[in-house]
Amino acid sequence: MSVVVVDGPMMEEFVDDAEAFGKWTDKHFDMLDTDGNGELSRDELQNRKGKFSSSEFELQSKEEISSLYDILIERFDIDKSGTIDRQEFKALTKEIMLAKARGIGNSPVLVILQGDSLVMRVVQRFSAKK
Ligand SMILES: [Ca+2]
Ligand SMILES: [Ca+2]
Repeated sequence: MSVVVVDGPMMEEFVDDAEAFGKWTDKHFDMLDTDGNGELSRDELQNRKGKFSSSEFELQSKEEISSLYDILIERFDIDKSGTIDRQEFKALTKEIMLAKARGIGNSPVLVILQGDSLVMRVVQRFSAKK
């Protein structure tokens, strides 16, 4: 675990990098797709081991989380299959990251990193450039 500083534009640049972002979402999609059928069911999404990032979901009750997933699936299940496929997952992750980036804006924030989060990738990418 480590503490790093990120800002909105850093996150936006990462999401805009189709290759880096695609790699990350592919890897996490495979991790979440525990039965390997190429689609994420509601259960697979909700029981995910890796989180999109930090701790905002942990602050919410189970009921809130449950309805959050209802909304997420309804909104991003483009073909109405009841599950999230790879492309839908990418769109979903992108939307969440951009929302976070907008929330952070131009003032850098401290983030506590745990495991292989997307924010971690953002930071590694930028420290590699220096
Ligand atoms: Ca599956
Ligand atoms: Ca679908």
